[in-house]
Amino acid sequence: PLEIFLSDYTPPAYLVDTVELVFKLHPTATRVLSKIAFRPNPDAADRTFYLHGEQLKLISATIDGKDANAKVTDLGLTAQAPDAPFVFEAEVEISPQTNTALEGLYMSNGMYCTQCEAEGFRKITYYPDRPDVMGVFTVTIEGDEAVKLSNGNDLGGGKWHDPWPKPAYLFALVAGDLVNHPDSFTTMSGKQVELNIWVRPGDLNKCAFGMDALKRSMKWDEEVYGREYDLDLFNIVAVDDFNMGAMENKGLNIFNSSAVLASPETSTDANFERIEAIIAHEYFHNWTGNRITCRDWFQLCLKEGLTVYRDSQFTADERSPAVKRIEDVIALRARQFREDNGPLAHPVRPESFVEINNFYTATVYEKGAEVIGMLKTLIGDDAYYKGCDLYFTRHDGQACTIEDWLACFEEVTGRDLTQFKLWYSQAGTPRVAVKESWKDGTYTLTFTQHTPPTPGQDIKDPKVIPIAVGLLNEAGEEVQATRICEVTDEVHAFRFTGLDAKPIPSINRGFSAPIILEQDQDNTTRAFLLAHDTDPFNKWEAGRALARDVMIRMVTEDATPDQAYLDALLAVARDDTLDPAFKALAFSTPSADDIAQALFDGGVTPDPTKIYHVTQTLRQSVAHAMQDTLPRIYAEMQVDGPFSPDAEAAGKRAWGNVALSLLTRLDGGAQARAQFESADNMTQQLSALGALLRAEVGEEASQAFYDQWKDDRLVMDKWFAMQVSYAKLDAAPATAKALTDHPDFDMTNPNRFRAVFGALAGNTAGFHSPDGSGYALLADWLIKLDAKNPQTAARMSTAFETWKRYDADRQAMMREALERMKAAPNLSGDLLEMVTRILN
Ligand code: HT7
Ligand code: ZN
Repeated sequence: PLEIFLSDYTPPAYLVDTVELVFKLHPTATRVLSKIAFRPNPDAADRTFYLHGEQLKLISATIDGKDANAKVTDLGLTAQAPDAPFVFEAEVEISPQTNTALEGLYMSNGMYCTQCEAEGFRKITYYPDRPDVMGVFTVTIEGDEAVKLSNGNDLGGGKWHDPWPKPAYLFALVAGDLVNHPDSFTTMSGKQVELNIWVRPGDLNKCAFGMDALKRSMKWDEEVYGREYDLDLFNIVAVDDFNMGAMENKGLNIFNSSAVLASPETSTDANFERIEAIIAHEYFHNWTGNRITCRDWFQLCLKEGLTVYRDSQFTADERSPAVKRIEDVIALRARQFREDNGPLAHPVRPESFVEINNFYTATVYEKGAEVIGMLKTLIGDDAYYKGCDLYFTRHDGQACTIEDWLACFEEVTGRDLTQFKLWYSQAGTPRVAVKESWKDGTYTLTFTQHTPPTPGQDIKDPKVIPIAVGLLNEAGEEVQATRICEVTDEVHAFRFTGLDAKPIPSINRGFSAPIILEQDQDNTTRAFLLAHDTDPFNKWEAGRALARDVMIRMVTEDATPDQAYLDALLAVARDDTLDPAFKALAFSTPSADDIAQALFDGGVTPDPTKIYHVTQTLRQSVAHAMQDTLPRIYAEMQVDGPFSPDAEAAGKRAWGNVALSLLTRLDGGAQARAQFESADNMTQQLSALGALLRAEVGEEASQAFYDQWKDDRLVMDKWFAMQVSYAKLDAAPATAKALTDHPDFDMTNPNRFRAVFGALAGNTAGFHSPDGSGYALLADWLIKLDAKNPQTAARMSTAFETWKRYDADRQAMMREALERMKAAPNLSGDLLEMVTRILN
């Protein structure tokens, strides 16, 4: 397999002006006719005419009407081309029905659809399939399907024209028997935009929330970033078989149905929040991704990090900023820190790759977003939005780099961002140790930064790290409002003067930098900050640190659950000033994976079985400590009236369901059974089912749930996942194995595969079952899936990325599973790259 390097970038030999495509649809023999106007690129030294193309049957190829004498390989086509503008025409045949990789043109439930990012267009026709080649597309779709869609504006009769030049990865086509949920939006300049969500006929009742989220996103991008939509039409289509969440194709976003379809009966509050965020994310790409795209795939974070940052701002504005920040940090630590501290660690802007699909990672997306957040913290809000405005005006219509982006902020601030740029090039999570000193009314915090080696990067330079600090006095009053300490050196001290007494510090407020903070903090201070910190993130963080410490001591010293922790939780529960959603988050214990990583970092080999028992014991103790309070909380958190997915109602349900899950440990499931039976929405039904399954009294409810929902694919995904997620101790592998024999298990549907095997990977005690059955089962199924869908198989192999944390027996079994995958005949380049990197 070929490794591609950022440093080898060269401009394309030829540029594209216009592209005309005709699709004659047929399930196994679709004909694609292309007519592409090329011209030599004045910025390129080379004149080799090369078009990407894979799995295509070439029927004919001409240049200016004459046979092109094309030389074809498995990867593309070359021909002699003039050093002047010319027209290339080709006809190829492809087979959408047998395309199980879900990349290029494929079929999902009888419907034609496409996925071209990153390099799927080359499976549709011969083309310079790279993001810095942008053309104006006109598309004609011929077929019997009732609905035929492509990018841009509808010219009628299956013909579409997109006036905006775009790279091939933003091309889309959909055809099928679809129905639409229509609406419209008037932009800030008064332009009327027609909006549609296209779905299968049975799903029309699940479109209203997505449409509302889309309109709110359009308005928000106008108000906050001054960005207006630019076509007369914006279409969204829901498809059942999709490798990721959604795709931002120009004017024709394609969504995994799980990321757009919502109804109170079938979707949880978490689903509603995720759908709202993904709709916003794809819509925001219209400016950050489509109008301004990436020069090459190494620059992926240019559009993804920025767009994730923008969608998190949107969610914070629409819901609760504190809750959103806590949720984001939980996810960042679970996915990105895990990646950054293992064999798959790579910079936010990678320097090389074999398969670009393997770099749609938490590092590119989530750490990429954190980098934008730090930039904004360092330069301030005004300069941030000025820099964005400059970026939008200067680079509209271009394919850009991180250097182009940063130059805009250097220009508006006059600040040199050279050191800041290290966040894009150095992998690994910085550890920042902090020491305090107090003398003569001056309080000093001294930070020492260190980033451990990562694959291919042994030595790291100090980065600029914006650490937000506030100081409290013993009465819990703020004596120093939040101040940004810009740590730029390896060791960097900051002084706070004019204080009457030694303060209590609140460090890295709002998680202002994505670091691991190492501070000597005792549990009394943590409990104090949980009670008094004025920064909501650090208030939660103090409780989390307390819980982590309690759990680690339970694992390593066989300690009993700490009374100080239980008292602190009780105080949170009784504090009427706190948002119920915050309380729910404060009660969530660190995951087994978090504890495993923390133990490993502290030099202890984690034992997943022991972590499982400690988690159960701690939750049982919390339930007992709270037993007098739980019924009241549960009763107060019942939400009357028609269901609304808004943050306030969702927060009440979340806190009420924390109480329910604890109550279930005390009442044998009576309350949960009652809630399961009376629930009129999925949040309440699924929470009750989860509580019953966790208490091992959920079999009847699980069967009832199946009987009720067996015809709803998205709800069935939840049913599959729940059983594996809640399987006790080491039962998950056997449960997952049995589910693969269920008539409703379908490995070709990524959502269903992820429901079973994503849940297995997430069930730490089960996946790491001492007999190795979790590893063996996942390896078996990844090999099977790889033959059909390499992209999803490769993504799911990250379950093994933590293998070096564990004991020798487990390491040997995981290594064996990885070696077995690596040696499997005909393994895809995608999965091969992943297992090779994980093993190294
Ligand atoms: N930009 C989109 C990425 C994406 C994708 C990448 C590889 C393979 C399949 C894919 N589907 C969508 C989604 C986004 O970040 O918005
Ligand atoms: Zn994106």
